[in-house]
Amino acid sequence: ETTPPIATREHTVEGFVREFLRELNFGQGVDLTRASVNDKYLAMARTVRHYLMTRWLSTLRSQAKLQAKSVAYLSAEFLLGRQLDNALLASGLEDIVKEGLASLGIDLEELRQAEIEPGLGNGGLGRLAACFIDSLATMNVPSIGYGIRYEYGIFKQTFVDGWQVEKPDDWLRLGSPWEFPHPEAAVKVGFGGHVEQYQDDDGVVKRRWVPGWSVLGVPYNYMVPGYDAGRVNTLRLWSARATRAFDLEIFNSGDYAEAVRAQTFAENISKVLYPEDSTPQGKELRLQQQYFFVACSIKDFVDQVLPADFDLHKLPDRIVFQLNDTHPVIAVPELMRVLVDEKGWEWDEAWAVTKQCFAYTCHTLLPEALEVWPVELLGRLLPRHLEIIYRINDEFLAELRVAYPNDELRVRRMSIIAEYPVRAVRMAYLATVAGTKVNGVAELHSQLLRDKVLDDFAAYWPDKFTNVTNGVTPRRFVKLSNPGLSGLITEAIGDGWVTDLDQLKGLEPLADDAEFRRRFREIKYANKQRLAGVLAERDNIVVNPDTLFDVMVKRLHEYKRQTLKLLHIVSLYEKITTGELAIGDVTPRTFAFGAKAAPGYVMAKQIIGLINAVGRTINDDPALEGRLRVAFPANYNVTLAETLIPAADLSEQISLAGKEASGTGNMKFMLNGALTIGTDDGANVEIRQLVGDENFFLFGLTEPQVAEVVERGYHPSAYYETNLDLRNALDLIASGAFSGGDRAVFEPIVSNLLNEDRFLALADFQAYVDAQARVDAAYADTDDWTRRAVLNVARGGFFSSDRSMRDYIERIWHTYPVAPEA
Ligand code: DL6
Repeated sequence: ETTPPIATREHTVEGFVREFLRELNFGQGVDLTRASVNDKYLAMARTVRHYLMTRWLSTLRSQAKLQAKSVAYLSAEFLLGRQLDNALLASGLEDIVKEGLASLGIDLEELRQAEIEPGLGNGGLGRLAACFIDSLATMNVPSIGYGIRYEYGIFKQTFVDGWQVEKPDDWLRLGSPWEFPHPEAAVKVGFGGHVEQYQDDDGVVKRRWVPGWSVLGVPYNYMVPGYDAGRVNTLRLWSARATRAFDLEIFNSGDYAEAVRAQTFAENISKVLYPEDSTPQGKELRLQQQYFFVACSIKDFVDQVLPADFDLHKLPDRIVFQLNDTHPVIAVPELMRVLVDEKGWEWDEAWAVTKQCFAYTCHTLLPEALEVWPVELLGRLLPRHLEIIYRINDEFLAELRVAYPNDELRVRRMSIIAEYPVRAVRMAYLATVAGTKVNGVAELHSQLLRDKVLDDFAAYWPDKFTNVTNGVTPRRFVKLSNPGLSGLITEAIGDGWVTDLDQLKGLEPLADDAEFRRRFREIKYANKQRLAGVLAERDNIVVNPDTLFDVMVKRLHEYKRQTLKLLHIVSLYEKITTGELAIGDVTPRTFAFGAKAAPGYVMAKQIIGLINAVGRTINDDPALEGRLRVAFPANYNVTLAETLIPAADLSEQISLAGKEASGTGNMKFMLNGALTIGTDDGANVEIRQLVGDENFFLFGLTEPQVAEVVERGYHPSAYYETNLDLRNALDLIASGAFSGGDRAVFEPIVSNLLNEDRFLALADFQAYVDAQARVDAAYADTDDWTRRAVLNVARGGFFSSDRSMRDYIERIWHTYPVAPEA
């Protein structure tokens, strides 16, 4: 039997130019003289895509042939960032493309800027998913990402008078050259309706779901190219469409308007990404989204990816569904429904297989972030799934009653169904019961999961719980975003680090090499200049590269404590204006913020207003002689991160201990040579262990101390009363100094800090200010600061997402790499 060949492309400048012009002329339908930047960008992107196609097709072919075990990464979010650079890197085409375009008088950089990033995620959780699929492809591991193709991604943040105003993220408006729609492979997903009883052919009474309405899920495939490797994996995002039956019936009844409404109703499901990070709102549409994408994905895998004659009893040998937080957990009852109702299996048989197919990652410690769905809502939208969840729970509780015969309280505590304040399904519990493994995302986080959040479950199943510390892809966050540093590293230790980040250890001796440090410093300075250029052009913000770049970029959330940093800035300002601190003694600093607030999170939006107000006052005050500046570019996203992070000197990771599950920004900063000021929280703990106490500015209460303070009864006003600097800073905000004399504007923030301060910012204020003083002292010795920065890079190799993937593969998934055929 001969295998038909797969087309290849010629890796030469001439070959590229030919392909590019063909795309421009025949694909875009324009000639070069009339082509817009977008035409050229789309044609180039499609051309680059073609170069990856051979590898993609051979990956798919070898997968079909070898039938190796795959990972299906189920995630409601994939925060991909721009695709072009990554595709150029993976295809090794950058030089050819640059030269080819230049020969036509086109600047690659201009086309790069034309790409609108797909912002299909809120923050860390979605970006982690994107890093993981990059690593899996690079490591040649068969895998598929499943998610939602939101028509509108995370909102575009603008500032109006310093206040956040959200604009829709219409990222598809100019076309998306990276996706491959497959309407012919659409799958149907039901909702609502009722469950009916019937007798099968053997007279056995069974139950089945009769949905009230349904939608189509249309898959859009994206390439996930591995770096310098053979494999190009697939990310499959689902888009909702009205079913034809739905349309036709109503059209035929002559009600055109109703037909269009129905269509809009169906398509709403994948319309917009919910912009809440860490605090889900429990909205019906969100549950629809969750069920929609997992039902599509399971159907896709079972009916389309697996061969038609596949024996589903062997499913755990072929797939592991990784649940990225609780968002996809409804996949558990869905697989049960497919096996029991559609395939006619016995319950026990189905459960035995189902519970081998899932593993669950928890990404939070905040109680309000643990999703629960009221049974009223779940039962209305997915009545059969609710029945299945009840039965899973009944059997689980029966098992517990045997294990704990005299401990009914414990049994109730562990019930998947919460009874209060309303009857609701605890999705994290369902995931824990069904999963082969449950992992947290940093050592401390996993420990707290075991000890606090899921303690009863950890006592019952100690072996189920494990830790996988997060990681980030060095391809995007060092190689692409920091070409200067990448070049220097490669010159020093070769280029193996890009796929084996532990090799960065080889840089360690160079921390003591004065010439290396000089070049390292030069690169940091050039990165600051690059950032200054971007901020000037993008946001009309002026920053001075000769200052310490002190950066805090992450979602705006009280637990992350942007207010603590603000209190430090305000306190400095207050001391300068009152003459307590001479301006000449102040370390020149640029305080950079990047943060979006969930649109409904009132306090977070207030804090954004305050950051901008403080920034305006400081930036306009001539008394500061430009030594302090606040830069808060709007709409922080992956693209901006790629310029901001390489320019940072100081990374702010100052969440209240025990609240940040891991953080991944902290890792990106470390790998780009920033020093961290941080609490003992999330992955900071591991960063500090690796880089050493002397190269990390630790401050603040530890998690057990926080627990103790809270237990004793926390009174933030006591700190206000006894700490003069803190009082002065808070009083200055309260006085209206940053709001044109209007004391009411920021009163809610001040009053919240004084009376509640749920995340103990006031308790940690003095320790933070003291740590910042240590930063100033350390920064004054420029050369020694550089030495420490080099050590941060050299000791950061552990935080590669390749290492995270290895941990998942070895301890959770039990899969293995498979190189595609040449
Ligand atoms: O694991 C990725 C990322 C962590 O680094 C952050 O610390 C954590 O806050 C974030 N979690 C969420 C919570 N969503 N839910 N649930 O975004 O995950």
